[in-house]
Amino acid sequence: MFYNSVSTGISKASPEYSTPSFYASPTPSPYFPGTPSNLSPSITSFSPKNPTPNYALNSTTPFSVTTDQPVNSAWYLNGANQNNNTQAWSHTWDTEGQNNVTYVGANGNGSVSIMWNVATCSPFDMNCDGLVDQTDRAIVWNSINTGIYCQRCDINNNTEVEVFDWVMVSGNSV
Ligand SMILES: [Ca+2]
Ligand SMILES: [Ca+2]
Repeated sequence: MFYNSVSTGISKASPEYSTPSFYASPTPSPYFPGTPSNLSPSITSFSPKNPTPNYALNSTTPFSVTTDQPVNSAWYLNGANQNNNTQAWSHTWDTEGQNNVTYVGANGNGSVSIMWNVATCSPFDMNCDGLVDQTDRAIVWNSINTGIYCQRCDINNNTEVEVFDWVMVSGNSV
């Protein structure tokens, strides 16, 4: 059996000549296989780099985080929301001890977080062990000798570790 418009006499006008229903304008599927789902945001950089830094009492530390997607931000200091919806926050350490700083970024795709455990202590206690002693003097002396800058060692905050800084630590050590 041959379906041929000439031999069968079917013309466009006839009811038999119609676009097959499966060719009729397709309804887009809500589902597009192959389209990647929305990925959660990621942290692309952060500062400070050290997750467990030591800072001198009364010093100020800037924190920052960048992400690969716009996010709503929140900063927590020891669990308390700092009400700062930006990706930068800074804090002046006014009490000695251990502190937890947490950043949380979130959007409709998910959330990211990062945490620092910060020790704060006397500006002369380089290793925050509660004592200003030979160990702290040695840390400052090592920075002077090697020329490797140590922010904690820079007591007078002049971007250089020098004998003056060592003298300040020595004068406050046991
Ligand atoms: Ca110490
Ligand atoms: Ca200095």
